[in-house]
Amino acid sequence: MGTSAVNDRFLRACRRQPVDRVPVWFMRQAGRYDPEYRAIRQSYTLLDICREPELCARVTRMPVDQLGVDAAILFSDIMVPIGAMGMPFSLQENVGPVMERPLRSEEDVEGLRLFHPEEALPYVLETIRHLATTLPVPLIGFAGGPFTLASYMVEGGPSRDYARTKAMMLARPDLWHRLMDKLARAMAGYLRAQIQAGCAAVQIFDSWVGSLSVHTFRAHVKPHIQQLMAEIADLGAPIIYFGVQTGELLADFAEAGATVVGVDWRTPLDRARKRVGASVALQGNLDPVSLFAPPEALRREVETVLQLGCQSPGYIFNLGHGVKPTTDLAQLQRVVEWVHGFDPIPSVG
Ligand code: 1CP
Repeated sequence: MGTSAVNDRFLRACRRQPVDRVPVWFMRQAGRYDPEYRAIRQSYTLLDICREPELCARVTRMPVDQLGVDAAILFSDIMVPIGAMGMPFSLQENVGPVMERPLRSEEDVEGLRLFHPEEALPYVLETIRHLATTLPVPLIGFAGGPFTLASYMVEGGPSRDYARTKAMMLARPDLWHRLMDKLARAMAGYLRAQIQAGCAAVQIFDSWVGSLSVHTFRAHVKPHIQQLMAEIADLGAPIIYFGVQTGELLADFAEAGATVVGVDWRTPLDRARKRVGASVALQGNLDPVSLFAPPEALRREVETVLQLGCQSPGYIFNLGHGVKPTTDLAQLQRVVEWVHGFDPIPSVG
């Protein structure tokens, strides 16, 4: 299983244990910046790759071999289980997920299915089982957060302001809570199956939850995130909770039960630490756009992030959001080298 992985510094950092080097991985580390991935995408769609365990395992492993990262993340998409809940969608080039029929009514919410992961998505679990026994690093499973999934389902695709989603939340709190409850239970079951198949940790990508005010997050989303994390806590796998522009929500993320709180680049890691307290680990938060700067300038950015992150135990280096498709692979390789060359011993305070 995942915990027998040779390199365990990622899992040690999740649990705030001492590490020999700062662990590093990148959100969206398998993707279009990589020529090998682009070559595969000439013959297969993203969903083809997800449904083909051998190919999916190969794509998941590519950044481990090419970049030397300390964790692999399952190659999939947050929308994959939404199809299994009875809402067909497509992933459109340069757009993202587009629903065949957006979710708008009471009947639409009632019609959502709580699926059985082994029956509905056997290829995902087969890929995980294969990877868990062959990878030299821990495998991270993932699911979308209930708000982020709801935003795609209700809007029908990517959105700038989530207007229909927030309208449902405020106008029909009863219906909204039923939707959140269904999504939280479905994703808890999905993450549980991923951990049981061999994922050593999981990340909840609630990418767009930072669009909410603190009080609406607390009233309309937090109870469901708390329930989701509580439902899988017994398995003992670290749970990373991440969203963009969530500086004002970080304390709530820790309180809701996250083992690791993901931080975007806008919030300095020392400030994030003050907000979350000492009982969780932090992950982040290099601005993905700094990878377009010349190596010397990039190196200064990486060292600033490392110095702030290493001020307290429990730190995982990552970007503040996903790798951009036009990033130079060599820049990612340099970042891994610099992170691994940094002395992680925190200054004793
Ligand atoms: O075919 C392609 O290469 C298109 C780009 C792409 C990729 C590489 C999409 C479409 N999905 C993926 C894979 C993917 N999606 C992974 C792979 C594992 C890895 O990290 O290496 C992961 C973790 C996701 C998760 C995901 N999908 C998120 C959460 C992370 C984030 O970026 O905030 C979200 C919001 C999605 C939806 C989605 N899928 C694809 C796109 C372009 C989008 C975003 C659309 C939008 O801006 O709303």
